[in-house]
Amino acid sequence: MPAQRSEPWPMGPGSPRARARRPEPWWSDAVFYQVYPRSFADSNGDGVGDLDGITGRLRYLEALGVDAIWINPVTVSPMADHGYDVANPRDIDPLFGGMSAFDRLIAAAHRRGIKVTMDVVPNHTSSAHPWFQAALIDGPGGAARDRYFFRDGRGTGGALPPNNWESVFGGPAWTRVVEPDGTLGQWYLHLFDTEQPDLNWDHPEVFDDFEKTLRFWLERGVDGFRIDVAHGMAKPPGLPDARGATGVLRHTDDDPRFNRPQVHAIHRDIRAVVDDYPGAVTIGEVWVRDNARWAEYVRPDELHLGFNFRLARAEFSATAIHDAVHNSLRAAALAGATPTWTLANHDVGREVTRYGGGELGLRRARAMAMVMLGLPGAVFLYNGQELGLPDVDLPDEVLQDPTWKRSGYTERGRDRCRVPIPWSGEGPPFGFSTSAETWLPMPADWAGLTVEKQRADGGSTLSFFRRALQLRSGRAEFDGDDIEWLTAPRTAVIFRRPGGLVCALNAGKRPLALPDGELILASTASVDGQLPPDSAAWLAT
Ligand code: TEU
Repeated sequence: MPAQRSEPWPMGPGSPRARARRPEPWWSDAVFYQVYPRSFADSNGDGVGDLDGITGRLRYLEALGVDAIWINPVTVSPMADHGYDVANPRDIDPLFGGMSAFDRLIAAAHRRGIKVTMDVVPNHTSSAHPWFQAALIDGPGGAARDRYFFRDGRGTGGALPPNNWESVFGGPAWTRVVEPDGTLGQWYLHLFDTEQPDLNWDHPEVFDDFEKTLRFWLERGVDGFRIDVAHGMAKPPGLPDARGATGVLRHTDDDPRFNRPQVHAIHRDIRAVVDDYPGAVTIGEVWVRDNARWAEYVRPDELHLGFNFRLARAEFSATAIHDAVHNSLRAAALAGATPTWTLANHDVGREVTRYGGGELGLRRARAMAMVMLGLPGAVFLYNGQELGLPDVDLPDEVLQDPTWKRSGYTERGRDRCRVPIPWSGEGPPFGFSTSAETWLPMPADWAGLTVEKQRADGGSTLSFFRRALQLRSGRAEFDGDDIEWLTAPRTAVIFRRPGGLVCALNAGKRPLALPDGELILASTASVDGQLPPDSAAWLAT
């Protein structure tokens, strides 16, 4: 910690690290804060957030009490999918400030005791990646095509895609190329956008290059990686047709595009590399529903952590929340792994809106934050969650997510949850940028949600999150890696941690009698022995 640190908020009792026994390793109970770099803070006035913007706001994150940040992709990219189309995995895009800005961020974050994890994208590259450009030039049968999935089409003249797979963003998962001789030729596979060709992980150079990338960033000081589409990479031999149609931005466990058994060998190879760097963590994006199949990804020699989207998919009902928590814990326990919790991210949207929006959505979001932060394991907050930001209804003409176009303008995509963060002032760009032309427009009615306003208000969502994080890291009641379900009415969820914390959620319509214990935090102001609907409470016992 730097000596000159000046706290924007007063530090209360139970400051970070005061807890009796912090479990090892560091990530096993960490609060990760997901920074969507385009939208966090813009340091150079181009309307797009950048790495120096993050560095400039580290004091805010430290005061909030997060242990680590996860930054969405910042490597060199044409930005067809905002960085998930990587053209050079071992350099930082100038849009985000280049390599020197990345080094500054790591050094500054570490000085404040904040770990830095970055996104890596092994399933695909950008179509601008030199490998893909070489594959285009090489022509059919050329060795350079073997790093991707180039296939002849079906039907007369090969005019139809090689199989019936759809892109996650809509439309076919195949695009036909113009061959070097000018004729229409082979097709290549892209589970996401046309600009994101899938890599062939059976090609030895693909892993070798990925290993280089992992070591490159670990040597530069990163503390770990969020692994994009960790349930992807391996493709079934022969690329068989999928049974039935697949929906936009979702898939099932038996979808041939994902979750193939061969993917686990890849994860074991990745783990062997990361194990050379003690303390480094891998967090896989694992969109797999079945407990046993999900658990395979977090076996001791695979990923350290797997994202768990059950809470993000659960409706606001006691049964759904209980089941999501129960299955999450069960799945992690199957592999002896640490559970993880996520309510929102840059894909699934913001929970305030999911829970009904407005006052109601915010009440429920605060209540669910306490459920999540009351559970054992690692937690992922999405930037702006601590401000209670909702999704934004954006006009058609500003939408940028490739899903909008690829779905034939039927799915509006994910821009709604990627709007820049409001820091200060009374109108857009709310201190996010010096430019009024932010990459997505900011709603004028966010004036009451700025960090500046919320910091000054003890009852704000920001103050609430800060207090919750402080208690979570400071109090021994949060010890222990298990929970016990306590008897509760049908519309409530109550659990107890071995350290003594009791967390109660009232998802019903009537007030709930509070369980015994000393009330240490409530998501709603008016708690007097009775927990109001759409609220949660923490009690020390
Ligand atoms: O998402 C992968 C992915 O599978 C999701 O699109 C998922 O299907 C969907 O969100 C379910 O609602 C990752 C990144 O998180 C996403 O932002 C990228 O666009 C995608 O990979 C491609 O790299």
